[in-house]
Amino acid sequence: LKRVADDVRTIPEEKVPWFPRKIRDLDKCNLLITKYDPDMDQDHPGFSDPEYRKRRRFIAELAANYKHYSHVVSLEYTPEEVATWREVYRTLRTIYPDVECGYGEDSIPQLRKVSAFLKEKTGFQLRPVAGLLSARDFLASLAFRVFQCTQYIRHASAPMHSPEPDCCHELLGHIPMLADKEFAQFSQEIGLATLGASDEDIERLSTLYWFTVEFGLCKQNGTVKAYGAGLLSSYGELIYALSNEPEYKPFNPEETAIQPYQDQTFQPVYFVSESFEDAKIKMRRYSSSIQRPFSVRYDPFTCSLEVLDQP
Ligand code: HBI
Ligand code: FE
Repeated sequence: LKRVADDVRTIPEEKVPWFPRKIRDLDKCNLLITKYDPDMDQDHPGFSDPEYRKRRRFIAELAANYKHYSHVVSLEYTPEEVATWREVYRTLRTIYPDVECGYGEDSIPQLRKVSAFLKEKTGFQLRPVAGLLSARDFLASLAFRVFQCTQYIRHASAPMHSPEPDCCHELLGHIPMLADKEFAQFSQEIGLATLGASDEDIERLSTLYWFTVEFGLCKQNGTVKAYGAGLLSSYGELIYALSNEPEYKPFNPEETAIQPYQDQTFQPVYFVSESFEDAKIKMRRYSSSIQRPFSVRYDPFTCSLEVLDQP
């Protein structure tokens, strides 16, 4: 018996956290975590730079006003911002070849253009976000093949490190991976598993996201390669992660989901998948073990969810 979302009477409303059902519901997935932003975090490299903080507030305002189906405003990046991008881009190019996303060192790629590029590759699209989001809101958007993408750049005084996601991290770390069909599907499936999940399950799924999408390693033709965005956008940690110094464990969702993680220094442990296909199969098995009183199916024609009552 199939019934659409609003007709499901058996979902005990008070027990299932709200979740988006249509792509434009993502306008409501906007809970920001401000602990690492330049106005709140005294250790932020831009904390004592009023110009930087003003610029960030301007860009945050654009993201806050963005609605699905509205035009993504392009930013006119300053020469200082472009110089920061150039330095990050050049440094990373010394350790891995150019990503095939049409970037260049002389300008910061615009979110609008990159979103159009991705849409053609895998159906993923970008929407601007002002900073770090709650794990629940961030992961929910992946269910709709939407990636919430920051548009600002890190402070010029610390080109090799950013306490928050910034456009260097998104463009060099996430976008090339989201342009891969297998990976795009993997990302969407994590997102689908988080919808309406308990806080405990969100915590476990966000830990899995952390050790795969952000810091994952994967074997390819017998060699261990990095695919995590946090690695691809960090010169120091990428070298460290492949140095044989840290601990390596085989990717196994049950174990990976409960591994404590670090967002302030390099990871003490990395999880290695046998192949991307293998990671996807394991993740799928894990997701289906999560108890929810309903199941969800994404309809790509309407960009919305069918929510099915569990038999
Ligand atoms: N928010 N904007 C943004 N970008 C991220 O990469 C991000 C986030 N919120 C949470 C998060 N990543 C992860 O740490 C997981 O908790 C999902
Ligand atoms: Fe990230």
